[in-house]
Amino acid sequence: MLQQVNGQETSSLPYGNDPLSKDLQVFLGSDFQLAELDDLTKVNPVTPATVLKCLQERYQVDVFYTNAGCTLVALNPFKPVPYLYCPELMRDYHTTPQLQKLKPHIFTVGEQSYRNVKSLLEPVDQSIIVSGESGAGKTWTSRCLMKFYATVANSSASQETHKTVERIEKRVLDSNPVMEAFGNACTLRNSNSSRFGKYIQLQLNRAQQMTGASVQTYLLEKTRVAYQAPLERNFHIFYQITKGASSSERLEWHLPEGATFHWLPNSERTLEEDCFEVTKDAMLHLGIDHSTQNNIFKILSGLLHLGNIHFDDSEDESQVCQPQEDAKCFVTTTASLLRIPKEELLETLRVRTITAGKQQQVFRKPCCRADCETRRDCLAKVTYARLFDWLVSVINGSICAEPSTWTTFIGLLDVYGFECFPNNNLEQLCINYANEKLQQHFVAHYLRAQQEEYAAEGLEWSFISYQDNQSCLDLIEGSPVSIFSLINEECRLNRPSNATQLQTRIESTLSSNASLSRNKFSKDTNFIIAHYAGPVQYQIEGMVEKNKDPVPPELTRLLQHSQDSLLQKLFPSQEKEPNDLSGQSRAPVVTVVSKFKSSLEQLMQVLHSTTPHYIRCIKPNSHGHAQRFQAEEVLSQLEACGIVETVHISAAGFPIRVSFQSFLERYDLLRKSHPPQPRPSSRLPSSSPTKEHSGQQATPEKDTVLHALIRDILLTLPPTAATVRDHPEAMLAPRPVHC
Ligand code: AOV
Ligand code: MG
Repeated sequence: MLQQVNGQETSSLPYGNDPLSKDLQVFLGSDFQLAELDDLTKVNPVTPATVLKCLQERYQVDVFYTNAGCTLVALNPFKPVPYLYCPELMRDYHTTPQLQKLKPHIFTVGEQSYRNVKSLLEPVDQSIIVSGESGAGKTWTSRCLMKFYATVANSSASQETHKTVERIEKRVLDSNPVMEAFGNACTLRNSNSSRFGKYIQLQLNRAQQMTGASVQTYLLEKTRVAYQAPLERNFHIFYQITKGASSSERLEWHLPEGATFHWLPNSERTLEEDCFEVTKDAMLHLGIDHSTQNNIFKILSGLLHLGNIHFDDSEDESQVCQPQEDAKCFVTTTASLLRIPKEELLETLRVRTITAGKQQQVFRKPCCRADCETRRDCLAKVTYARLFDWLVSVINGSICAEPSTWTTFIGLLDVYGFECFPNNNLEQLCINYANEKLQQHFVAHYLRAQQEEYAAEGLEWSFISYQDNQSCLDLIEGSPVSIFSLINEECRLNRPSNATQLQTRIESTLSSNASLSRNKFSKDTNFIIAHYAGPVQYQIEGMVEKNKDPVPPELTRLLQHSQDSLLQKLFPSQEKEPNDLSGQSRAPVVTVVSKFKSSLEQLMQVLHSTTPHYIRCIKPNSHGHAQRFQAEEVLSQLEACGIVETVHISAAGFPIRVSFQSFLERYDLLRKSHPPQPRPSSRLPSSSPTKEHSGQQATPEKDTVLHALIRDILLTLPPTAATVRDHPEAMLAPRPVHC
């Protein structure tokens, strides 16, 4: 469907002559600029083609944000647009009384959440859920929103508190470059792809100043430390240290100019190297002093050297493998950088110890070459993952406010976007599962709940169907049997994993689920999941092992013997042994997917307890080029997240929902024909559905009185409130204020 016009790739979707386009022109009039429609609910008729056309016209004139009812659609400009994110504009959005009069922007969403905290009778925590596929602009958006809050939340600070608030905000903002340096990497989809999920809560006091923040992270893709897919890169920080170190640091960290490292592919591309100074400064502001930084970078360099250790095959099973001739020096430098005994390092990589029998006898079994290299990779992954977790805890220690100093929070959710690579394994399954959960939150909270509420309230409403992703989630995580449960079972059985057997198990037990299929023409064992954002083929080979994530106890012991003060913190000597699947530990195995599932469930609970706001980031093209709008690419993203259904429901639905109590308190003064009412003694339905709901139902008599009262008040309102005036019953919905 794509064709070349004047050398430019354009969509061949037939806008010019198709009937939809004619409808649109008739409706809009020939002079009407589609690009001026700032809310997709105003497009008529609402169809995928008209919605797409509207977004395309706006994109062509550099308008990147468009409302879609309750959500904001954010098209990635793929070029710098500094005027869109300047402090002056932030202040405009913060100070303009009627936000609706301003152009759609992420700052409208930011400011609305900020005002909601203040305007409700009881403060309700807010969440901004930023979603979209990889490279669509989620991290960029959440970074801009953090800057927005840092700017506006300080404007209300008094002279005395100004300095303190400013210091906290600086630290909160400084957490971004640090976390991105250690947790982001260049992938095929995005040169700054987040390889972990992040939920940051900005903590506000009663005066709405930011008193602190806390960060919760989700499943870092640690396999990247030791394996990078073709054309992809390791975490940014490794390139930063190798490119940005000073000559004395190079000497100390054993990083001579031009050194090559196996785990540092594509280092000729310059992407993030200049950022080393920024990362170091930010770490300093967060309380990580020069000496600790030095420790961190030495450990990272140690991991790079570790990656250059390769082994030769041993002569027979009773012999240990020898490091390859040119790798011997890397054993020495790794041991010296990690401050561990060289012989112990070699022994740990090459020999498995097995404790068996009543006497707890210890046996030594030399590993084959592949096992030595698996142990080497495991050593790197466990060290990096612990370092990342430690950094997050230091960041939290530095930015988190005392619970007594804040009353509400605004949460920003930025997780890794939906991914579909040539090869997809457990990492992609977890990432795409997280995206399914967020989509489910949206479906449940908006597409379903909204319509069910209208039905419950007896309002006239014709049901709008939408794509529910429940069956896909059942397939992945459901009970009693799902892909997760089958992979977990394989781990528990503790037998050599057999991908073909697992494939057969998945097919035979889950075949009734329509979201499951298999590529019968692939030579790899696989399954395909029809995700809401498109089908993804997953490789089964290696999945069970990744799910076990075994850490041989000898590796932890080795790191516990390090003389390095930071490694001693990361691997405390009194610690219990982690997932040991060699049969030596009695502790139940906690698999990667079980941990991830429960951390996402906790996240969902937090999200459900907040008022959500949705930003849908859309990638206009897959190449990251400015000014290129690939219609099919955009259309599939719009369809995947149910934008058209959202627009339908928002356009036909009731735009304003106010609880009885807030409405009466706000508008009672306008009432002329009734004497002033005493304040209701019993609580009317709570202003928040999530915090203590009174459960009180409106009785028919009370309804009648309230109808009369509300109609009375509404008659005094300007004509723009017509929808509400025509449907006063909509006011009876026990929901929080969203207007
Ligand atoms: P993501 O977070 O959604 O992908 P990013 O936020 O990293 O995507 O955005 C990808 C790239 O798009 C950025 O590095 C910028 O170059 C560009 N970009 C995004 N938004 C803007 C904007 N508003 N203005 C200018 N450039 C922008 V992932 O983390 O891979 O799911 O996992
Ligand atoms: Mg990101």
